[in-house]
This record gives sequence, C-alpha cells and structure tokens, in this order.
Amino acid sequence: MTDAEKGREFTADVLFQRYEKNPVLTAENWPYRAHAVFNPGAALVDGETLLLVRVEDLRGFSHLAVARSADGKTKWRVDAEPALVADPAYDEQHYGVEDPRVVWLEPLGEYAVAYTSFIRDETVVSLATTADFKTFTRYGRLLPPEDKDASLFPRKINGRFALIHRPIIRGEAHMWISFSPDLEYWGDHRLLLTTRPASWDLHRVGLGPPPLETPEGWFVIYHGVRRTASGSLYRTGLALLDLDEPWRVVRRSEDWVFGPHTYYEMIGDVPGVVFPCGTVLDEETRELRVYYGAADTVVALATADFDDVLSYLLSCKV
Ligand code: BMA
Repeated sequence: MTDAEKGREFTADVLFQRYEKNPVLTAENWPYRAHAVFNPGAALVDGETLLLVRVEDLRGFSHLAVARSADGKTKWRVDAEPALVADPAYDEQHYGVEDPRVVWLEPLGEYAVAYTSFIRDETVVSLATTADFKTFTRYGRLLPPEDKDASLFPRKINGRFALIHRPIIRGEAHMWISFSPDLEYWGDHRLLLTTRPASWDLHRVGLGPPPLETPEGWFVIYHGVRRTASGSLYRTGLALLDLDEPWRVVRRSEDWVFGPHTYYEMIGDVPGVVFPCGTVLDEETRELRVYYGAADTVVALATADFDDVLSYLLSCKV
C-alpha cells in the first residue's frame, strides 16, 4: 500500500527522510584527534552550507568547528583549527562549549551563535556574533539560571531582540522566550512551550534549530525527552508561533515527527538520540535540510518538503 492509500500523506512519520549516505560527518573526517562530532548549527554562507559542529575531544570537552559543503550533502571540507573554544575571560569554564544555533541576524549584518557553556559546573547560554566564523565578538553568558537550547530570532520583533531558551526551574525543563533591546539586558520572560504529561515529550522539551519565519508564523522544531528503563529517548516535534506575539503557540504537533530508529541513532555514546540544531531551507526547491546529532556521536541529515511539513503543522491543534 502506498502512503497515500494509507491516508498518510502528511502524517508525522512520513514527513522527513534520512539522507541515504548518512552519517554525513564523523570523527574520522576530522583533521585532528576528535572523539565525536554532533549537534551542528547550520547556515548558508557565500552560497555554501556551513555547519558549526560540536566536536568532543578525548577529555570529553567540546569546542565548535566549521565544515563546509557546496550542496550541503557531499564533499565536506573541515577547517584545520577549531572555530570557537571556551573562554574563561567570559566566565566560560574550560569544560567546553556545546550545541550551537546559528542565525543570520539582520539588524547586525552578522551571524549570531547561541551556545551552551559552563559556569560554576552549571550549563548556561552564551552568545557570540561573527561575520566569517573565524573571529567572534563574545557577549558572554546571557541569563543567570541553568539554561540550554537557545537561539535568537533572525530579526527584531516589535523593536526587540528575542531569544528562545530552556532554563531549568524547580527541576522542570520547559521552553521560555525572553526579549532584549540590546542583546545585553534580557527581560519580559515568558513561558513558551511546556512538557506534556504522559506524552513522548513529557520529561523535557528544548528548542532545536533557530525559528524560521513563514507567512503563517515562526516555524519551530523542538526536541522532547522521554525517560525509559534503558535511557532517555530524544525525539523531534513541531510548533508554530505567532509572528508578532511569538510567545503564543498557535500550532503544535501531537506526534513526534522524527525519532531515533536507524543504527547510527541507536549505536553510539548516547543511544536513542536525534538532536537537530540547524536547518537550511532551499528557497527554490523548498527542500528543508535538517542537520542533527545522532547518538551524540555523528552528524546526520534528514530532508523534507517544507510545504508538506507546514501543511501538516497547520492541520495540528495546539
Ligand atoms: C542534551 C544536550 C545535548 C545532547 C543530549 C543527549 O541534554 O546535552 O547536547 O545531545 O542531551 O545526550
């Protein structure tokens, strides 16, 4: 039976296809000693796909490094040196920097990278901007409590910069949105998207790649966590936020749309994890490329027809 005959054209489980040559990057591709490469941010730079990849060394500490490809799928070129390492001058402990989300930040005319860093043994969110992924302007840590999974929106919303992030508050892990006039002072914190009882995303939720602007609203991919007897399962869901009032969730998928399944997602340092941090949308073909860490070990790619994904999401409730 075809998917259409099963009535599954736009159901969650058929939207994303794994790239047949996955994984696209592994530690073997690295020009220096690395243990694992995963959870990359993504951007289009000079017509090429640039991945800012989390590279874990053999101490277990991570830094960020650049890989480029003309078609975003093949012939990756990896820089000989790391791009961004933890900097104690900005309160970043030497344990490393992780899980970057990259946006082209219109008002600054630069890329903004939000990433996880460590202070007093706790994870927090740091921000840096760059024009070339070689030199970075560091803003340091953004907000005080334990925090992760952050990205700026690509433009100001009603005159303010906006940030989605995932603080841990009283042990709960929900997504929040905060606003700033200058990228330094943050406020108007609002609860955005919460875990759902008994669901696949009951224990934790966190932003995946940066929000993408569409005429219907801000398109968001997020990860949800369910703890099981044999570890945590990290799956992926979708949400749509109001364009002008992005703290309002107007659609949310009830099902996960992408979950760990294949060998490179089930075998590795942390089995059962798909963790997308970057997307590239091909405006001409409408192909959405989602780059994700698989099992905290390798970088993989899933593609989808963006219009099918949006049709599916618009068919969902909140
Ligand atoms: C999250 C983050 C990710 C990681 C995931 C699965 O909390 O730390 O970096 O990929 O756990 O281990």
